[in-house]
Amino acid sequence: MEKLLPGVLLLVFLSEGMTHSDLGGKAFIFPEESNTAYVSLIPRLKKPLKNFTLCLKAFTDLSRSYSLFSYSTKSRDNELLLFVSKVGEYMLHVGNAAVTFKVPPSPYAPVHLCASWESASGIAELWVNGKPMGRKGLQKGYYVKQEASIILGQEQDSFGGSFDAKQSFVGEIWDVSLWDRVVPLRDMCASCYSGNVLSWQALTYKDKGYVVVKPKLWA
Ligand SMILES: [Ca+2]
Repeated sequence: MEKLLPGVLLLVFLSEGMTHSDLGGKAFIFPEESNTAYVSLIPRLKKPLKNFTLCLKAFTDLSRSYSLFSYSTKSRDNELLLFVSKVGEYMLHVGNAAVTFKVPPSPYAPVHLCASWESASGIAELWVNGKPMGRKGLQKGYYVKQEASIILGQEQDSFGGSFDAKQSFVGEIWDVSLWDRVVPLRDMCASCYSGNVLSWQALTYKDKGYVVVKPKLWA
């Protein structure tokens, strides 16, 4: 009985419908296009992000635009957004500004994506499957605000809502992690997903609509 207590206490502190789980080896499946299915992630964030590193893995066969990671605040819907505008074009938004990275298209294959950004220089990097896609600059001196609504599966045009089915994600997402610092991406390993803001191994989340958790198909 005593062994159960920490888990029981944690559940008491989680609000209704939230799950706190080690998702190691598992993936979220978004099985169909909708403007209703999503997963809301609860970050461990005490102050604005001066720097960040975001990594995730995804598989989709979509050829239209879609959102991979949508972090909104009350003042900016695209506070931190990783968005695919078309096959081979990834957009990273910080504080409603955006840069585009051109990536050799590899449709129908899973991707391991990592993006980092630092306030001091404004430099953003995108790495795809362990390879750099160049560096761009945006929002030098900015801080990413902390009161966030973080959503997988949909692109927010307002805080926690205003979804468009035609920007929804259809496919699978796994190993999502977020750090509050620039992690050297050359050293990022495929199994590094214990971010200190979001960790796939200790994820607090809430799912809505048609979302399924299953063992992952790819590493
Ligand atoms: Ca938006």
